[in-house]
Amino acid sequence: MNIPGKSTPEELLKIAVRIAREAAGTARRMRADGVTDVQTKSTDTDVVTAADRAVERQVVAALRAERPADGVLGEEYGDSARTAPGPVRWILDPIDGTVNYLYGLPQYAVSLAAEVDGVVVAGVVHNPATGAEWTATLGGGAWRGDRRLHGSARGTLDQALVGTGFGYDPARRAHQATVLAGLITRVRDIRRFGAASLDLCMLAEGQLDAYFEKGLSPWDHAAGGLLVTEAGLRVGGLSGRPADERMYLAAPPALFDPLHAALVELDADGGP
Ligand code: LIP
Repeated sequence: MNIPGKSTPEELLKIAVRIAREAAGTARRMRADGVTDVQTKSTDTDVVTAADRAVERQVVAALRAERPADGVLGEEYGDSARTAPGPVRWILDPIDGTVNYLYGLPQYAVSLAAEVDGVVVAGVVHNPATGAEWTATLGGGAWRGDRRLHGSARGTLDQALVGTGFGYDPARRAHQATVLAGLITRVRDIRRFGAASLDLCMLAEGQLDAYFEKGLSPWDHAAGGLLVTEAGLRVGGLSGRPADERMYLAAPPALFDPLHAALVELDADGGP
């Protein structure tokens, strides 16, 4: 058993990778058996499946067994209660890209990050459908397997391939569509894959030049955000605000300001 607060980012990453791989196996098996017990949350299109809940229960149980003093914040069951809180909290999206999972599209992920005293120090994003896996530790770089990731060096907006996503609320989607209409003529193109954690992995790998989205939760970006910063990219909100639910913007340093200016002009962090 680990002593809380004495674990290095590398030790926490090792635990995260092992547990995420086990959880990915569950997600894959339940997908193969057919998605069941589909319910909705904030709107009729914001779905949660039996697999989301089963995977989160599995990860929480595994972490409890190994590190009982740690906290866990999960998308489906929230902040787990703990008696003597230590400095470590795990942040989990059991299946990021749930709509893709529901439709059998191979673009969903188990995303697990460890924060110590509020700072994310280790993270893993694992795609159960493809086996692709990305990892990062604070100061240790971003990796896909043994390949270190450095993101895109793109510096001009008109050549940038930009990833984004949309909320579930129709009023928010209408505003996001307006922002998109104003941006699409200024960039190379737009991509919407449906899982923020994997969008951020693609950004760290240079398969996207930039990414922005309004409405992300901590579990959507905790692990992917560390990958992106460790790949040398810049992360923030608009007009000096931190990257949070209001706006999550990530881009190479040379591209961040021009994309930021366009998003401010388009009121991308405004609206419902
Ligand atoms: C998804 C995000 C994605 C967003 C989707 C959805 P979920 O998370 O990862 O970026 O555009 O609307 O919120 O709901 O699949 O865990």
